Amino acid sequence: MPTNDPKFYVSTPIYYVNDRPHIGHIYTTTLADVLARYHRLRGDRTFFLTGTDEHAAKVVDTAKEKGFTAQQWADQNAGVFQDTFKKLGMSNDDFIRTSQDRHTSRVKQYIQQLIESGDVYAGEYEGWYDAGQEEYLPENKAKEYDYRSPFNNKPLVRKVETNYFFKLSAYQDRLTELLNDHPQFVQPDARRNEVLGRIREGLNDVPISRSGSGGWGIAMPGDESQTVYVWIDALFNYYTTVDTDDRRAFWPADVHLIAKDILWFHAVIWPAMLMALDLPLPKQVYSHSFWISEGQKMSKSLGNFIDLEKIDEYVDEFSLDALRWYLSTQGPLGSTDSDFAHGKFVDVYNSDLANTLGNCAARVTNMIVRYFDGKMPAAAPGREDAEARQLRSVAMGMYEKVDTLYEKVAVAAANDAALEVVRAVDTFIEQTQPFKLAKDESQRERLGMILYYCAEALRIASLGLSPVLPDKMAEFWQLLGITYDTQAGDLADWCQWGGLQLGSDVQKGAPLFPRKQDK
Ligand code: ME8
Repeated sequence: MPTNDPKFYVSTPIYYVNDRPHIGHIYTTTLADVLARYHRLRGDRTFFLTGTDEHAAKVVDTAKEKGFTAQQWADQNAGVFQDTFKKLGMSNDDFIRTSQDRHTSRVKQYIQQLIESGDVYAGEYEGWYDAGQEEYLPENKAKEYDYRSPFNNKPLVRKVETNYFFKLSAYQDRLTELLNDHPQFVQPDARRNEVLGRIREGLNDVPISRSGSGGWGIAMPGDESQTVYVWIDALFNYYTTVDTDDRRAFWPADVHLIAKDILWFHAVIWPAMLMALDLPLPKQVYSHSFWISEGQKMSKSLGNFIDLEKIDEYVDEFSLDALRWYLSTQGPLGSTDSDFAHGKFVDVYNSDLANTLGNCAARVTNMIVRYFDGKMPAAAPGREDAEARQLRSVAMGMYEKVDTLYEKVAVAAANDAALEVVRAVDTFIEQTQPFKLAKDESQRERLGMILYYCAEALRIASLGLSPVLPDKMAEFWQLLGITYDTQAGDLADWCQWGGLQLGSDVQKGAPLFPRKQDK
């Protein structure tokens, strides 16, 4: 993700329509949303894509059980994902569904091109198939898992098919080179090493079509008896959506956000297909780890599954921004899993949001209302003492830190860099004791300077926090009497010291994050 490129394209996986959205889907989509909001705030032309993966065989089966056609069932469930993301304030610029013509027609075109270039050929395939995951496992993996699915423990099925194959084996050297020479291509590093290790074991050609799908899926060009394998169909979504005159400039994608479960497809098969099509490669595949819940793998039978209903409860009680904060500061960004635990949620909420950010914002606006009748006091230039200079320097250093961290998808660390400015305001208040100075008329100018410095530092912090806390920071800006067009921002400029105007109206509002008890 180069900072000098004024465009930014981020994607999430496209989710299987058979499932209902849960914390995992919401996590990856929230992360993508945070990155997209950051880049819009920075002034980058931004494209944020999410969507649904609809051509899985299980869609046909479930639809039949429920008395629908596959398309009806897919429409209904894609609608649930769309409504959920809307309700959760996701700012995606598009929502791709793989059953849409704009996707299917282009996939046919790319596959035709791969047939013509010799990268796709007809052959016979026999292997261990994991029906739940819709994927074949290599012999060594199948054995390692005792011929059972590592995902749902159901027995793997021995399958023989006549299929079309993609010549993945031809790309082993280029893929190795890609991962070695561009460590950023797969992140975090632990995941990149995993992929490199598996590539080193050797690459086999992969089947990219199957038969007997009951007409659900994209027909193989030139062979109506076969449909394009759902994974190949799905990966193309990242390109079909932007393969139009007005969007082509977004390609290559800057970050494909995914979790570790689908790393191989994104880090190996996808770039190899793009190489075969002579298309530029995405700049990064960022593969986070998993949420577990209350210390254990999420499962419906254990009753610790964080489903939509649970998520709604958190939003109702703590606010949407509070959920976004927990997900993005405590989530599994690195190579270890994270725990979604109620007690931890309450602790993080109280400590970061209620006691630090909310409390500091209330203290500062309240003092300006109380001591200066709600008019922003003057900064008193030339009167800056060592403590004030220290605060200004922390605030002015924030942008660069946050920007470098966002470039690395280090969202939790970026949030902390912004919160550090809030903590510096607290320290400054402790050092200067404005509530005491307020009692002494001769200290009025100094009091004004102190409160201006607090408000100005908080304004800068709020900009750094706004990708994660968009609603609450907009509320805070209202109290300070300012607005920002976060859709087309100029963050570097906005983070310069001196944005608040003398005499502007400041209000005392309701607490941004009321303190909560752990029930
Ligand atoms: O795999 N913790 O779709 P999917 C964190 N259609 N993230 C999680 C998670 C968890 N416990 N569980 C799921 C598919 N996710 C394919 C993708 S892309 C071309 C095709 C998130 O519905 C995470 O992003 O099973 C993971 O990669 C994705 O959901 C899998 O979603």
